[in-house]
Amino acid sequence: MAGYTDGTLSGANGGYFDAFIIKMSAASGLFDATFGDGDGANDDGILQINASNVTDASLNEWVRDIVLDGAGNLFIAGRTSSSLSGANAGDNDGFIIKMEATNGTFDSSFGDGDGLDDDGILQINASNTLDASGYENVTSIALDGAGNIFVGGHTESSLDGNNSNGGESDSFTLMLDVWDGQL
Ligand SMILES: [Ca+2]
Ligand SMILES: [Ca+2]
Ligand SMILES: [Ca+2]
Ligand SMILES: [Ca+2]
Repeated sequence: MAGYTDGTLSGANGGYFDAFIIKMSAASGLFDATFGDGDGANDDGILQINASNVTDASLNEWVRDIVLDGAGNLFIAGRTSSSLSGANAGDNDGFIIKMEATNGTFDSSFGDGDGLDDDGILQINASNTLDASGYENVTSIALDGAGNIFVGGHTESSLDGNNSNGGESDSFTLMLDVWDGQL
């Protein structure tokens, strides 16, 4: 399960809201102590996105959707006003993180193309879109089983150079490579 907290579920709070993921036994509801390392409090079943695992979590991170690929990987997607990876392009940016479902370790082969490579995180910013200066929110993520990730959400920017609403929020869909996260 996933959500966001302004508390300190595991490790130190990075500032304002942090995203978190908890892994538990479906049979018992007990937290899986093999999951959740890398946030400053290990072996507790909880992974909090904080200063231990991203460049900057000092502002808000909201996770909105998660998906498993059946091959041991967990993808989480949402929006952030911080610079999780590469520079924040302005307001909120969408993000996708790929991690091992067993322990929550970020997949360092994923997340290139946002100005900070090999970190497991893809932030939607000026490095990979024409304009992400406004608000982007990734609200859903899906896999096609053929190596592609589809993320959907809404934006006030002109990601593809064309905001037909003239500044109001538009819907968008992006396709990424499941291996490296390149658009
Ligand atoms: Ca935060
Ligand atoms: Ca932890
Ligand atoms: Ca933005
Ligand atoms: Ca990155």
